Amino acid sequence: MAILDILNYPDPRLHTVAAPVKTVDARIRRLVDDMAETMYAAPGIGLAATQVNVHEQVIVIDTSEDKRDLKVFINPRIVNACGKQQYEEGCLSVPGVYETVTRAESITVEALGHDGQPFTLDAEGLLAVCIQHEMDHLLGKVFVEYLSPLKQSRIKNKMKKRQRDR
Ligand code: QAP
Ligand code: CO
Repeated sequence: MAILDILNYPDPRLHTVAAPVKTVDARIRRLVDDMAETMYAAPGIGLAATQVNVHEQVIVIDTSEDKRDLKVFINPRIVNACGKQQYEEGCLSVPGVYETVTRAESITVEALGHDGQPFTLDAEGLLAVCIQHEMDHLLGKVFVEYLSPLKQSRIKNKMKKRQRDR
């Protein structure tokens, strides 16, 4: 297992659209393991392959209290969404920035698991927010893009300044 480097906003590679995984083979299983290790080390509750500069549709999420409930989504699709909720989101690619975003309250998602087997999951609350946030990454979208242009440019400047100062 390995801890992978996470791209930092506003890195243009974060806007790459991820391709579907063709077969869940040893390479994808290693990617999943490395992404999980990277997410737990951060620590974070979700990570998309886009954030580690791999442009394939792979997501890992663990919103549990005891961090022993890893969820893997390969080629995820939202097949139903309803309601609205607001949640203060963060992102491992935008460290130190937390902003409120409105998303669906409950969703049904279809995906392949780490073993390549299809499954369907109903999610609500934080898990539903996290799935939608990570699926946006696979489309090349970062949560700050839901904010006003003024907030976006402030966040961009903050991130660029921080990278200069490192
Ligand atoms: C996405 O984000 C998410 O700024 C996952 O300094 C977050 O794991 C979905 C993190 C909230 C829904 C609600 C962020 C760690 C982790 C930071 C994360 C930071 C250190 C973010
Ligand atoms: Co994120």
